Amino acid sequence: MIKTIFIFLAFFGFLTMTTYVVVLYSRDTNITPLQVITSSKFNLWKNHTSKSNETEADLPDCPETPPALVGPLRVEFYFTVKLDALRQQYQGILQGGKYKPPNCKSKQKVAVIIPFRDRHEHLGYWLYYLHPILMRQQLDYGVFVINQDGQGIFNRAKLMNVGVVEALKVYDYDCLVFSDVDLVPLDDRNLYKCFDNPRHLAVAMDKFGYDLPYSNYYGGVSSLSKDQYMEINGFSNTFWGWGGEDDDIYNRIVHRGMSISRPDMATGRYRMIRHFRDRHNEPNPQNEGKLPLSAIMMRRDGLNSLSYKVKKIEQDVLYTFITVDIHAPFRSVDDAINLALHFIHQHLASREPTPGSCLWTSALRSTPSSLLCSRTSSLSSTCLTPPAGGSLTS
Ligand SMILES: [Mn+2]
Repeated sequence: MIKTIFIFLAFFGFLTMTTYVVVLYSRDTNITPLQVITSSKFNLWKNHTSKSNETEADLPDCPETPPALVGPLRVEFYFTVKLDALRQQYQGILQGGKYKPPNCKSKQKVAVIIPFRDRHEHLGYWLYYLHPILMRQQLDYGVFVINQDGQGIFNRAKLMNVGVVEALKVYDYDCLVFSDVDLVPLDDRNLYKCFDNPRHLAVAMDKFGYDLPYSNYYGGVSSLSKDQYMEINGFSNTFWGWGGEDDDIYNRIVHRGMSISRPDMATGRYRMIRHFRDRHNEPNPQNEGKLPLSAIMMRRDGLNSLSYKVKKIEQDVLYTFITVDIHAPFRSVDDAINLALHFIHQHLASREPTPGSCLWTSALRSTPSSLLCSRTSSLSSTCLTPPAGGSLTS
């Protein structure tokens, strides 16, 4: 018995020591954004604001390999990011989430485009980790968060098209990087810029065991030069809901005779912030069936068929936040009716109760003609027995 306890204790001690050594080692090799920002070793924005426009042309070209890169990064999501603290700490960024290296001229102007809805917590992590990385990569970049307005079905690819058009309105970007809001690279040598061929950056995500889920995978984070993007007529606007739009982009690229450029599997490692599936972004079984038609559809579905309405543009120091109505359909008639009812309720709530006004959600849903309210009643509305499962709303 005593021997068993001794073995157990020895084993436990060994485990503790090992963990300690591993943690120590990883702390030495990995670096966090705040370590970078507070370290004077990296001159990320010194004299940046004092530089005038004339001197910018005199700056030397930035080197092929940015000197401040550190390699593998420590990335964790257990804390809460406070945007106000970031705004204080990340001082080199200009209004709208824009940055230029202070001491050299970037070869590319990069618009980083993030399709978005209801993921503010993830956006905090993204900004916390990515701004210092992009600065170390010496990019002339701007961050554009494209926020889908309303509760219709999500459309990642269409939001990315909107991001391109809106970004090009404000600056002469020649490179487009598209990133999901929940993906953070684990190595800053994975450059967020454009290459001779469209680039797939998120090749080794933790959720796929640091591997590609399939060889033609083009999801997560990718980059296309403006010319490459134009060459494929942008992305499809018709992939509503989850799935397929990244495969369609892949098909478009290959159909135009381009290939996919990728970092090696060690450099291209990513961590994804764990999350539940979003509402109104359910897998759409119709999307996969459209993939054989990519080559035909790309002629008339894309940048040349894009229509949307900008609702609001917010210039934060960490990003440009563009809220946009992309004319999203609803998942079902139910969703549409619920939303309509929601607005009716809001409208009614702001008024005196009207005699005789009453609505049943499920009565509307199934048979609108069976709106079972008696309009003749005087003060209180008299309603017939609601259908099974129906709830009275007023
Ligand atoms: Mn995700």
